[in-house]
Amino acid sequence: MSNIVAIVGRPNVGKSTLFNKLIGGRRAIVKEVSGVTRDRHYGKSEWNGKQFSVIDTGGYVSGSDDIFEGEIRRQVKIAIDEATVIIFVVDVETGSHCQCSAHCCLDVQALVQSLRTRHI
Ligand SMILES: Nc1nc2c(ncn2[C@@H]2O[C@H](COP(=O)(O)OP(=O)(O)OP(=O)(O)O)[C@@H](O)[C@H]2O)c(=O)[nH]1
Ligand SMILES: [Mg+2]
Repeated sequence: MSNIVAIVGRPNVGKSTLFNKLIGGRRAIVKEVSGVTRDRHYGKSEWNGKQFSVIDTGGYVSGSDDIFEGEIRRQVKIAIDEATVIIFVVDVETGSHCQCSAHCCLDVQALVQSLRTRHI
């Protein structure tokens, strides 16, 4: 099985920035607003002599009816299923739980549950 690293996390936490750093380019769009990445992006990287594929995903938002956010959730789950390693990116100031009141924040439990079902 090939080495695949999936980068997941809430919107706007720096996933695409990390992806670009790992692949050594600027393939993924980085912006200061949320919801920029909507599908999965694949790239190749090498770290300490090991080659691997890396997947950038859209920001995971749980429980919303928004059609785009629903599709992003689907894409994130596909990436998690494909991955051998998952990097869960958080904003150092916000931590794993968003402070906003609406459902626009990540339900960490839902994502962690996805990871647990993969015995990660
Ligand atoms: N201060 C700081 N800002 C960062 C860091 N990494 C990324 N950013 C900024 O955070 C913003 C969002 O970065 P992205 O890489 O687009 O975030 P993302 O998680 O891919 O966002 P979505 O695709 O919308 O979910 C951009 O303005 C980046 O320049 C970091 O380590 N520190
Ligand atoms: Mg992004």
